[in-house]
Amino acid sequence: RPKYSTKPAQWEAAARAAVPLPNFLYVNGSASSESTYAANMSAFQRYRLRPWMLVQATRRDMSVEIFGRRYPTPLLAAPIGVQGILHREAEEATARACASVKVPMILSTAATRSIEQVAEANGDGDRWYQLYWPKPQAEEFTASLLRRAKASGFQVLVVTLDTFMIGWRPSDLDESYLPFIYGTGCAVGFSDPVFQRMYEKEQAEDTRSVSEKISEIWQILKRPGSVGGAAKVLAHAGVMKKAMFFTSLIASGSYRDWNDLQTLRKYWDGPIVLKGIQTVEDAHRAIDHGIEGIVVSNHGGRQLDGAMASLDALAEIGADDRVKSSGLTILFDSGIRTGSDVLKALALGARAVLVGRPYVYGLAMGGEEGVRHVLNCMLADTDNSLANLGKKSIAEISRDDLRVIQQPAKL
Ligand code: HOC
Repeated sequence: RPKYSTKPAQWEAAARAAVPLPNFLYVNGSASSESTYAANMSAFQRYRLRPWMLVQATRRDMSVEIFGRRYPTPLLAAPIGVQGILHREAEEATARACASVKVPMILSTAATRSIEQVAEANGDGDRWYQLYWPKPQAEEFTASLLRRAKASGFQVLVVTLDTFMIGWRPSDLDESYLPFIYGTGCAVGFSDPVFQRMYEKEQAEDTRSVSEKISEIWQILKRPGSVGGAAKVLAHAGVMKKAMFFTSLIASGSYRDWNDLQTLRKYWDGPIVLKGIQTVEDAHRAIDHGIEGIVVSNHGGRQLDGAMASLDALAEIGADDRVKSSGLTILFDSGIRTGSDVLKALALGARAVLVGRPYVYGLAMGGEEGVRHVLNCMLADTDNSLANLGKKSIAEISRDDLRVIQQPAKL
């Protein structure tokens, strides 16, 4: 019997069993009624592939070109924060696994390992950097993160646009609490020297007594459903406060607009990708602002509950004439679980896809080995599906390779 299953549902089950429940629920949970998460998953049933017969596809080319660089396959590891709550080797395990299977890793700003540690673990692997864009008052922090990412060999900047306000996530509210999760997970991640200085300054200017500060955290932990306990407050007061300060810099309301994008060019001279685009209109705005790429994504259903399925958004954006002729690179995430999911997204206009929850379930299940197992399964499934679709290469995939059906097929 193999050590790990090849079934995505089993990776999820194994992750649930491997880590404390609040940690699993933080990753697994979505916003509000979880209707967007459900829509993300079920949308894949409405688009069906059309296989072609008698095509000699014994050797297949899975490579794709993105921003002038050829990547061996159309899979990337999505930016997922606080991986330290899932495995003690955290993002370093992911970085090693990604390098070994040649899948580019997108490192999250909210990682539990420093930019430099991840770059070292990733070695000569391909790596991109994801930015939770700090508010304008913390410009120096943005500059420092991007400088470090550049110096550490990150090739592409992915700016997440949909988390300036964290979604209403009932399973977090019942079982954990974001600063708690970030506090326990991010101790190493808050290593940026500029962030440290800003935090120390804020602490020095905070004239409240220690008991007042603890009482404030205690009040927050007592919010409906959040896990609490005086012991936890005392044990985590330091990192919790740091986590809250971090959250206040990057996720305390919508404080950026389209014109601000040009400021990022001061610190980043490589390609910029906007993550969280869900409408044709915003894709046009990205083009108007000279942006190189977008990730069509609804954050795995974790932000705006009620948003349309990410695959439906991709279908609209990928079919738009202006987008098609603009040269804007379209990437996709939110719901990829299988090889045929990958091919459907590519047929609808994505150049490549980001895999999210599955690989961190792999991380929880077996560290570096677990991530490698999940990614290898997904790569093999994609290659197998390409053969069964009757294609010799990813480049041959087009919209003609699928049809939309309104209801899931009855078997
Ligand atoms: C400190 C706040 O991507 C998620 C994350 C949100 C990160 C916000 C960071 O939980 O989906």
